[in-house]
Amino acid sequence: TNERAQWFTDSRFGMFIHWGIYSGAEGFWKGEKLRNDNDYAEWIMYRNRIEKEEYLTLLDRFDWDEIDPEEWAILAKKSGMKYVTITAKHHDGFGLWNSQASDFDLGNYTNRDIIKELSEACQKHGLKLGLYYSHWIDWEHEFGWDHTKELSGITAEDYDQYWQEKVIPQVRELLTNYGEIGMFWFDMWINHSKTVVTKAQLLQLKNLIRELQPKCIVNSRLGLSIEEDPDVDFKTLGDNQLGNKKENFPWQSPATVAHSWGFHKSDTEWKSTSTLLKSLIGNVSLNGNFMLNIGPRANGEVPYEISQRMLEMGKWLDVNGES
Ligand code: JFZ
Repeated sequence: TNERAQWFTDSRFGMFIHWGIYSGAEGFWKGEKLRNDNDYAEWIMYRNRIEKEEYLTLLDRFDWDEIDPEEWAILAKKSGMKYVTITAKHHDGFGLWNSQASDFDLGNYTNRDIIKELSEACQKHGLKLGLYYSHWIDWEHEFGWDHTKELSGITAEDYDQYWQEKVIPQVRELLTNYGEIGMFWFDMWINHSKTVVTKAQLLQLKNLIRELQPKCIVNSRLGLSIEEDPDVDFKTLGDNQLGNKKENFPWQSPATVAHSWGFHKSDTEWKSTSTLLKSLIGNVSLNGNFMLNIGPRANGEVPYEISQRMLEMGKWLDVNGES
């Protein structure tokens, strides 16, 4: 058994938060719907070919007086969740804190640091904090990965420049300035041997975490499976994919209440509370974990359809759960 991940297996239920500049677009750009093959609102910058400067104008739609990450933590707590994982940096490359390694971050445009605010809220409410960090894909950095580079190509040297000047320093900041980080949640779904990322780079990243916060756990979407590297702490299944057997390692399903992860105003096929509860219970019966997503709006508000279902799950857990 993996002792580092024991708290995670015991936690059973956590919250995922997809929130960033894309939340201001709500799945539309200049009246045009998200051009997509998967309808994920957080992909709009890439799908609709939005320039960086234009993309940043979406920040005008954010209502900073309304935004309060503690409300997300309180919702997690009331819903019976034990940890919260937020998109510190999604594929657009925009950091939700004040990074010294990049200007493409919240600290450069506002006086807010959402990672700090959420970490304090998690401490206050007894929740573990997880950070989603898109290491492989970065649409903002000239040498970050985006899927057009499958055709245009990118040299190993250029990609390593992105890695050494953005990924490594940013992950170092996140592990240094925000107290205890329960987990790093990376996101890559192609075997590293088929991409520009090297195993050495992935190990550099994992070693940095081990060095700075030995108790922090790391998921398999780092790009190293548990089979390839048993030191990886838990396996993340495919999006909305539920478990179907017991495993001899910790695992988790990330799931959405409708379809998109980031807020999307026409994404309205909501799963029912009982469907979501069955997913949670099914995973837990196989010793797995369930991480359910909220995509707050640009004003920080959690869509009612999501918060209502989560609170109903919390009520069920109050009566039927273990702790
Ligand atoms: C990724 C992201 O592209 C997406 O925006 C969101 O953050 C989600 C949680 O993760 O999308 C994926 C990643 C992996 C799989 C599917 C979608 N997968 O392994 O099936």
